[in-house]
Amino acid sequence: MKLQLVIGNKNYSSWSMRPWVLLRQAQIPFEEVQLYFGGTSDALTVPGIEKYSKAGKVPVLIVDGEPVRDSLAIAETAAELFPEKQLWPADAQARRAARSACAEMHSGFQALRGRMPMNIKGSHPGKGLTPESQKDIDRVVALWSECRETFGKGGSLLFGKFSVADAFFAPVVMRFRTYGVEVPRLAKDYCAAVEALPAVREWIEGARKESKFVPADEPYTTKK
Ligand SMILES: N[C@@H](CCC(=O)N[C@@H](CS)C(=O)NCC(=O)O)C(=O)O
Repeated sequence: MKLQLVIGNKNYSSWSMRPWVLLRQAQIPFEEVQLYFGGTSDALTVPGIEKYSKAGKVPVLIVDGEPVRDSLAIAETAAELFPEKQLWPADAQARRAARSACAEMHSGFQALRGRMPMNIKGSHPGKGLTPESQKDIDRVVALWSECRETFGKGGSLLFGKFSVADAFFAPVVMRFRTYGVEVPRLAKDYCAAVEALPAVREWIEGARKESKFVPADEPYTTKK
C-alpha cells in the first residue's frame, strides 16, 4: 500500500501537524508531499492543492491514489489500516474518552486557534490572550488533567502511551510555547512530554528550516 501525506508549512499548519506526527511517531511509512501557503493577511491559499483535493485544504492522505481529507478522517483511516499500532487506546472506556477529546479539539477552541495561530518559530509571549482564548486554555487544561488523572497512569501522555489524542493536541502545545501561556504543573509536564516525542522534535526541526512568511498566520508581526 502506498501512502502519501500532503501537508502545508510545518511552521504554521496545525491541521497538517496532527496526522504527520501520528504516522511518524507510530512508524508508519509515508511519502511527504509539502505545499507552501500563499495568500494575504485575510485569506490563506494553498497553491497546488487542486491536484490532491477538491476541498482545497491540507492535510490530505492519499491511500493508493485515493484522497482522504481532514485530519480526523485521516487519523481514523490510519487506525483502521494499522490496527496493530493501537493508535487509539486499547481500553474501550479510554478509547471513548480519547475520541471525545479529539472531537472536542477538532470542532472547538475557535478563540484559541484564531488568537494564537500556530507559529512554531515565532515568539509572542502574552499576545492573543482574551477572555475567550483564556476560556479555551482553561478547558484544554481541564481536559488534559482529566485524561492524565483517569487514564494516564501507564506513561506521560494523555492516555499513558502515545495515541491519536496526543497528535491532536501537539499543535496546542506549540501554541502555548509561542504565546508563553502559563499553565499548571500537570499541563506543563504534559507539554514537555509531547515536545520530547521524536516525531514532534522532527516536525519542529522542519519548521525551523522554513523561511516563508505567511501573513494570515502572523497577526503579531508587522512585515517581513
Ligand atoms: N478540518 C480540516 C481543516 C483543514 C484546514 O483548514 N487546513 C488549512 C491549513 S492548516 C487550509 O488548508 N486552509 C486553506 C484554505 O482554507 O483555503 C482538517 O482537520 O484537516
